[in-house]
Amino acid sequence: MASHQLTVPSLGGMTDLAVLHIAVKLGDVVNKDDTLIAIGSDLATLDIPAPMAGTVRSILLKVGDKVEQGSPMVVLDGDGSIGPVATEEKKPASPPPKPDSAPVQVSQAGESAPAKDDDIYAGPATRKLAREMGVDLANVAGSGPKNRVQKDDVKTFVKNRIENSPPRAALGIPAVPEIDFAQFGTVDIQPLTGLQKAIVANMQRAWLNVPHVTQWDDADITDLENFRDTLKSDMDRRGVKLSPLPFLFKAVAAALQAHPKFNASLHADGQRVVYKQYFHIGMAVDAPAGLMVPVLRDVDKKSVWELAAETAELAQKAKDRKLKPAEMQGACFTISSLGNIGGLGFTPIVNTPEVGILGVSKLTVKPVWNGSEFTPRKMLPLSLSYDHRAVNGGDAGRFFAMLNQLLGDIRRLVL
Ligand code: CAO
Repeated sequence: MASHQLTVPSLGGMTDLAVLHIAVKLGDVVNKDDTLIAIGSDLATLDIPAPMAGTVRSILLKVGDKVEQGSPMVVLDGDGSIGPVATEEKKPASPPPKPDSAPVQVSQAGESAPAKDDDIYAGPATRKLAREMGVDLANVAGSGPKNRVQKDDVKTFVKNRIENSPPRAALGIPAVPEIDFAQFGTVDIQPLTGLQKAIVANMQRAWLNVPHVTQWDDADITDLENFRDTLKSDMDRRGVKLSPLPFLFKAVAAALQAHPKFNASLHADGQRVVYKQYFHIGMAVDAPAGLMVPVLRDVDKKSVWELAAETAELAQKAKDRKLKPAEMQGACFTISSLGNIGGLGFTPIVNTPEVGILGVSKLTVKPVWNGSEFTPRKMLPLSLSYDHRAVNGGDAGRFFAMLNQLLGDIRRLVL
């Protein structure tokens, strides 16, 4: 029987987390996958399960404590087995991890063995150095055995970042002066929520880091809209509403497949480009609490009906604040549709490290010259913003042309 100190696992980049609930007390006997604590922010909550069976010997945090990856959590007495406590039979196989829970790091209490965190190998001293320097180890290439990240790797990473950063003078952004607005009239000052602070940080990071270019075009979706009209009874039968959005997802996935530069990210080391072989697309949702971007996975493999059901489900979850962290991660590209609200067009901000985002505005009927006369066509205003470090105007023009061709004649999606 040994004591195992459990620490908070990888949190997928989530920050500003606090303990919301402690699900165990001293002396409790827990089985593998029983929830130990719940942590969260204004964005989401996360249950942290026990990675093994055991008896709770000590609890190392309390409700309200700020936590991060590696924070000590609980000490469990046990033999490290994954089967139920006080049972001789072992489970034939461990159950799959719960989607809203995270795997836990374990080390023998008092021992400083290197921890394995997803694919990242690094010892405690390296992790401490990375934390102190604000480095996410997921971005650091390890030079040790089995790609273990060493202290020198962290230092080299920081050195490269400094050398490849713009000169300080270029970052001299003048501060906005503080103004006492009360001198002009009555004001009501409200604190920003955690979600609002996260949006502020994300927008500022994207705006300051990404040289944005936005291109505009109208897609002629007259035929798509006529086709959608023929599907009304199918929508009723299936109980699924089919707006133009799922067709846009399908067409964007096809355009991303044909134009890999748009399905890429610049590596954080500034030396490489990461081309993704999957097609996950984020969807901006105007939730009451603020802008949230759930992600539809493997859009290329799903039918328009499946995408319609999924967009509705994710939008509802966003509005109810029920999205899990994993549901907001991993997008290659984002679609931001204001079509149901209105407006002629807008310049969406790239959700970096993605390199492109499509803005969708309100469909209008416009007279279009067909060579001999003007005909009324249903035109969908689109704006494509991209990171000009990763994509040039020609790439964007070709991407846009293909997208419009697909939306103009969706039969091309099956070719
Ligand atoms: N032009 C005209 N009408 C449109 C349209 C468009 N481009 N897109 C959708 N519509 C219509 C739909 O067909 C639907 O009509 P009916 O009610 O007559 O069937 C209606 O508008 C409402 O659509 P919806 O909002 O329910 O569905 P959606 O699939 O178009 O959009 C979602 C879903 C979640 C994207 C949307 O609700 C939303 O939140 N949009 C805001 C996104 C946002 O805030 N982006 C941030 C921009 S700034 O960074």
